[in-house]
Amino acid sequence: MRLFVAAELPYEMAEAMGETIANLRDCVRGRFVASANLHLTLAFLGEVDAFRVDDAAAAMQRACEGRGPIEAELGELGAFGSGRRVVLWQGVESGGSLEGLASELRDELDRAGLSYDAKPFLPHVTLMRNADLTRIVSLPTAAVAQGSIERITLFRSHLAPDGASYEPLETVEWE
Ligand code: 2AM
Repeated sequence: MRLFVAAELPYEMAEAMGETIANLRDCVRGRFVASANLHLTLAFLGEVDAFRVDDAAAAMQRACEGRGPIEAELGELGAFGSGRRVVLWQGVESGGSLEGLASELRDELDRAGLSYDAKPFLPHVTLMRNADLTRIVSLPTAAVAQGSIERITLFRSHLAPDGASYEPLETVEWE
């Protein structure tokens, strides 16, 4: 099964992102992420045998032990790629706490012998894919908001032609 670990967004942040998505709809063509699917990926594991789900959950648990709430704030819009197939995202700032969590989680996954995409962690939430930026002069200003992140979830991703859907398998909460 295709797995990843992510933080879901606190309500205030999800709401602000919904506003930004509504503004983007007026000016950019592409595939928007449904509001229920907005998330911040900490580690993308990819294909994993079902019997290893418990090991992934235990690694998440260890990475979250003794952690306090992560105070986070939405940052600027950013883009991966260019032309008509841009991934448009909003950055999330936390004074390094999300980076610390992602790094501990990845260390625990290493210890459990679970592999993941080792691209450097850049805290962001994808808002749209296949964005056509070829004729866009400027993007709308992104709405900002603050919130407290206190849980992470192991998701199973189901790929489908009309977009992926994400099934929560295990959640670790620390507050
Ligand atoms: P993205 O939104 O920036 O593309 C589920 O696919 C989640 O895992 C997405 O948030 C995606 O990030 C992230 N992810 C990280 N590495 C990935 C990879 N190699 N393939 C697919 N998704 C990846």
